[in-house]
Amino acid sequence: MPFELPALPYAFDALEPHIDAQTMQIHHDKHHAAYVANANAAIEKHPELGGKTVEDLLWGINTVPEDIRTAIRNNAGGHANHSIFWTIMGPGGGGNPNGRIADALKNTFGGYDAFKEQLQKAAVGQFGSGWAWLVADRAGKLSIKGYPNQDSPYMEEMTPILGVDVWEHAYYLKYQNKRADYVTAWFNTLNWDAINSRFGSVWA
Ligand code: MN3
Repeated sequence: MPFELPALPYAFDALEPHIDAQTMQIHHDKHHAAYVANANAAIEKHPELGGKTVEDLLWGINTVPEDIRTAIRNNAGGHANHSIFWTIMGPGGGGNPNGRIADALKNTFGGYDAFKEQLQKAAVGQFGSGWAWLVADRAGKLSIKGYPNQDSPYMEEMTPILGVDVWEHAYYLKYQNKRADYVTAWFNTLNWDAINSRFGSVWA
């Protein structure tokens, strides 16, 4: 199997009270697991793609055979998005950013508060299911973008740095229809050390 569900790097209840344990368990063990299983089922039809990474597949989505292109877009996309999502959160997270990402957010958006406001707006304004991401283009320029469904920033040659899942499965048990409250709370889970590592690797 080319793709594997990564272990959650902390306990299901580690992000309480911001994200509840039951949501984390279902989200990781059922939703993310399903994206992995469906991506593997699609790749089985084209074994020649078995050696490709999820980033390669999404980066070259237009060259993926047509009969599995939608399945890869949705499920390899979902696998890529969630794999990043788990790592940019952590227990004892939140607060102000540090290191290179703090400087970059200041230079690009004018400061962390302005960045938060724009990401929150993209997340709350995303119609239906999707994500809001901080992305870097090939020149390293940062921007905030909303994506529908499991569309990945990799599909447009953007590197996702940090993002928030605004599918209802990410918040409905605890927050019901109050997506804005969930996004506000989600900022309290951000693991800035992990985000700095991701951010540094863009130019490694
Ligand atoms: Mn999700």
